[in-house]
Formats: sequence, structure tokens, C-alpha cells
Amino acid sequence: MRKSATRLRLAGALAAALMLAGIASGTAAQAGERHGKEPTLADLAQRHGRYFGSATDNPELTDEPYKALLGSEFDQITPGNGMKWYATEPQQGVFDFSKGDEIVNLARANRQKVRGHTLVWHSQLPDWLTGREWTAPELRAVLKKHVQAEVRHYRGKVFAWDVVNEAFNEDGTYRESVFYKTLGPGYIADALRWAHQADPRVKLYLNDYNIEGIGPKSDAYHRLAKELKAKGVPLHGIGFQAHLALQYGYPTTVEDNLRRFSRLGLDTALTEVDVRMQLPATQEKLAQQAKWYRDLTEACLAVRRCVGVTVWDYTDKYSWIPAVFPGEGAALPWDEQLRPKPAYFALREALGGR
Ligand code: 9MR
Repeated sequence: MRKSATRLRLAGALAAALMLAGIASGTAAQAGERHGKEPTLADLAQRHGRYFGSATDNPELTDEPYKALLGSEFDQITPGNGMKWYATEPQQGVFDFSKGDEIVNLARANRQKVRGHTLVWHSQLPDWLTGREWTAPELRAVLKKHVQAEVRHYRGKVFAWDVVNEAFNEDGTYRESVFYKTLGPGYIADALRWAHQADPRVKLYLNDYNIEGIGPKSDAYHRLAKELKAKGVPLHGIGFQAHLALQYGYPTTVEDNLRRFSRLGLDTALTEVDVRMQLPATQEKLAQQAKWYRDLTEACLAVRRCVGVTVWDYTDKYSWIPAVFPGEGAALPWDEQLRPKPAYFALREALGGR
């Protein structure tokens, strides 16, 4: 009697421990699914071995309803600004990781993965860097220090880095950034190598817009990626931002394009998806937008090494579009009141939900 009671208690404890372990090793989204709630985008994506993410930005995190959806619907987040150079090294050699840390801590609380964005970019640089001339050896040292300090700080906290962002022009020539002009094209391989030294486990990406379809700009990435791989440079993925606009048409070659990068042995990801339109938004435009979200997601699911999809924030309330393209907007799957739009339901369908 005593023996069997003990055995029962032991069995109960074991079951509880196993359950806990199961929940701890799964994600919050999976746990939610187990409790019989409607699956989230993250749940649905996980059934395909993918993640479904959103960008977010520090100022928005005081908005509780926004934060709640961000924490429940997605299993991956990307800081929209918090890890950029101007934010992380505001004075030369003085690092401030508080903004990025806030996002990483939020992700940890919600059991989400983080894409680090971004180490080397021509935009949003601190004034101390843009306000003077640099010799090549000087800038090389500055770049190495920045890349390594940031990657080291986030070691084990981000699963991927956009190491170099937007390195090419539309015609496939190198963008004349301060890095290219001072250091030549080799700055890309250098940045990848330095990042790899600082965190040998993190996935290293090049990331750009207007490379979703096959064309001169994505060809330039394909050539570069092939060359880097051949030289043994640590490159693991290409991020396709996918900032689309209804008025410019859908890039019909996305799937083929993703696949040709997979064939180089690279992961791919849709990293900053939004589909803007000229305002006002009509039913028709929203339906068109929904189809594009669906098509993008299906293209990713069709290519084995496309690891996930990230929207560039999830609600029109915090979209970057209206400030940069006056008269355009309504680009995201949730509206300004955080109500799901047709695009949200299209995403669910594309991921196999209802
Ligand atoms: O979302 C970002 C926005 O808040 C900034 O004002 C903007 C400045 O350029 O950058 C936005 O994010 C960009 C991303 O870092 C790189 N790809 C293009 C994105 C939209 O501009």
C-alpha cells in the first residue's frame, strides 16, 4: 500500500517533470496550441518547420495591446532600429546595447527567436562615423571593432545576423557606401569573417530589398554568394526584405529565386515583408494585398531552406511606410486598431490554417 502510494507519487512527479520539460523545450506558441486555442501564425509556421516573425521597435513597447499580440502571434522578432550602429555605438568605442537588450529580453519572456539587424549598413550611422574622412586602415579597425563588440554582446541571444545590409544598387553594382568607397568590396567578406569569429554559431546573412525576384540585383547577390562560399567565407543565408508595393506588380519569380540561393547551400528568409498601396485602401486593394502575402508565404514554404517569414512590424499603426512614402500605407496584416485584415487570414490559409 505504502509502496504503491510512493510509486504513484513518483509517477506523478515524473509526469509533471516531463510535462514541464516538454513545455520548456517547446515554444509558448506550441504550449498554446496544446491548450486547444486557435493556432497562431507561429503555431502554423512551426508545423512546416518555419518561424513567423515581426519587427518591433522600442517606443511601441509601452502599447500593451500591441505588445500582447506581438508576444502571442509570433515566434520570432527583429528589432526595427534598436541594434543599428547609431543606437549601439553612439560615440566611437562607447557601446550602448540597452535598446537591443530590451527587445532580446522581451523575446526571451515570450520564447521568441531574434534576428539581429543590422551590423553594417550605409544608413542610420552615428555622426562620428559619417562626419569625417577615414583612411582604409582606420575604417577597417572601426568596422571590426563594431562588428565584434555587437556580435559578442548578443552571442547566444540572436540566432541570425544581417551582417551587411543593402550592399548593392538596383543595377547590381556595389552601392557606394563609405565602407565600399574606403575599403572596396572586400569589406563584406571581412565583416562576415569578423562576425563569425565573435560568434561561431550564429547564422550570418546578407539582406536587401528588391531582390525577391530574379533580376540584376538578385543576380549580383547570387554571384557574390557563390564567390564567398567558394572562398570559404562564413555566409549562411540571404535575407529578402520583400518591401512590396501594389503599384509595381508582384515579383513572380520569388520561388525560383529562393531556390537558386538554396542550391548554393544557403538558408533564405523573407525578412521585412510589407505590401504597401496608394491610399485610400479599398476592398479590392486589400484583397490583392492578401493574395500577395499568401503568395510570398507559399513561395517560402515551397523552398526547403527558406526558414521563415518576418513582417516589418505587424500593424499599420507602426508601419514605416506613411512617413517615407506620403500617400501610401496600409501595408501590414493588421490595421491601425490592431484588427486583422484580409492579409492576416490569407497568411493563415497559406500556412495551412483556416
Ligand atoms: O523600420 C525602420 C524605420 O523605423 C526607420 O526609420 C528606417 C530608417 O531607414 O529604417 C526602417 O527599417 C529599414 C530596415 O532597417 C532596412 N530595410 C528597410 C527598412 C525600411 O526603411
